Amino acid sequence: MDDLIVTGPMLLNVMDELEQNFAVHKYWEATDRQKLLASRPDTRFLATDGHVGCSARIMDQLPKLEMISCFGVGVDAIDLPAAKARGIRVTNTPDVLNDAVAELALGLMLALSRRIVDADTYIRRGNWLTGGYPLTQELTGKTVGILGLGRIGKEIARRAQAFKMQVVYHGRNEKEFEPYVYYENLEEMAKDVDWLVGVVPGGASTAGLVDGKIMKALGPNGALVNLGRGSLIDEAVMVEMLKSGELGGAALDVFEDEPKVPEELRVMSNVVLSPHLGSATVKTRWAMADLVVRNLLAHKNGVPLITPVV
Ligand code: NAP
Ligand code: 8YV
Repeated sequence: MDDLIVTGPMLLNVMDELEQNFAVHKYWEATDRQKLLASRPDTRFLATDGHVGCSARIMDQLPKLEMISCFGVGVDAIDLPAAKARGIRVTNTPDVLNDAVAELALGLMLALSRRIVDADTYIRRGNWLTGGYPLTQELTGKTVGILGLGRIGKEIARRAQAFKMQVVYHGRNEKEFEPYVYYENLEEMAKDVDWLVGVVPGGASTAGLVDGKIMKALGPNGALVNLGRGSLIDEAVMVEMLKSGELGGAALDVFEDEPKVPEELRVMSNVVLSPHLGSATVKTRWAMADLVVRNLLAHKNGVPLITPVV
C-alpha cells in the first residue's frame, strides 16, 4: 500500500477510510517526527490542515512527495512556491464550508451588536435582579464592508442583505457581476462603513492589511470582524485601539498566534471571540474530510484532482 503521512487527527471514520486505502503514518503522534520522515523517503501522499500546512523543509525530506491534500480552503501554511517548484500537487476544500463560515460571521456580528455573550453572563451572574441590561445596537440599516468578496465573502454579503444591511466591498479587483458598491481603496471603504469583515486568505499579500490607519478610519462606532487569518490585522494595534475606544469593537474567529489570544482581548466586553470555528460544524467538517480523501484517491487512481490549488 502507498504510504500516507497525516499531520493531525481527522474524524474517526475518515481515518478508517484512509487506512483502508493507504499505509497511514500519524505524524502528530510520532515522538521523533524527523525520524518518521526519514524512515519514509518514498512517501508520495501527505494530508495536512490549514494550521500545520507543509513547509519546504518537510518537502525536502520527502523527495518522492507528489501530493498534499489540505483539510481547509486556506493554504497559506503550505509553501506553494516550493510545492510548485517540486511538481507537488496541492488540493484544498473550497465551497463546502462557505455556508458554515458565513453563518458564523453573522452570528459574531449579532453577538457583538446585541452584546449577546455579555448579556448571557449578566443573567448568569444574577445582575438582572438589580437592573436591566444597557441598550445595544442593531444590524438593520448599517453598512458592512467586506474585505474579500470571494466564495465565503459573497455568502456573508447575501446574509447581511437579509439583515437589511447595505453591502460594499474591497478586493484587488472589482467583480463584474456583483451588485455591491466596490471600493478600490480599503481606507476609503473603512471610513464609510459600520462593520468591516475580513475574509481574505492569509499570506504575504494580506499580512497587516488592516493596520492602525484602517482601524482609525473605521473609528469608535465601527466594528472589525475577522474570519480570514489572524495575520490580516495588526493585533497589537487593534488591542490598543479597542482599549482606548478609537475602535468600537471586534468579533474575531482567527488570531495572530492561535491558540494564544492576548489576555487583554479576553477581558474586553466590546469584543466577541471564537476559537477558529468558522467551518466547525459536523456537516461541513464531514464534507471537507470527504474532499480530502477523494482528492487523495483521485491522484492515487490517476484521475483529475477534484479541487486543485496547484
Ligand atoms: P476566495 O474565494 O479565494 O476569496 C478570497 C477573496 O480575497 C477574493 O475575493 C480575493 O479577491 C480577496 N483577496 C485575496 N488577496 C487579496 C488582497 N491581497 N487584497 C485584497 N483582497 C484580496 O477564498 P474563500 O474560499 O472565500 O476563503 C477565504 C479565506 O477565508 C481562506 O483563505 C481562509 O484564510 C479563510 N477561512 C477561514 C475559515 C475559518 O474557520 N475562520 C474557514 C474557511 C476559510 P480578489 O481576487 O478580487 O482580490
Ligand atoms: C479550518 C480554515 O478550521 O478552511 C480554512 O481555511 O481556516 C478552517 O476551515 C482549518 O483550515 C482546519 O485546519
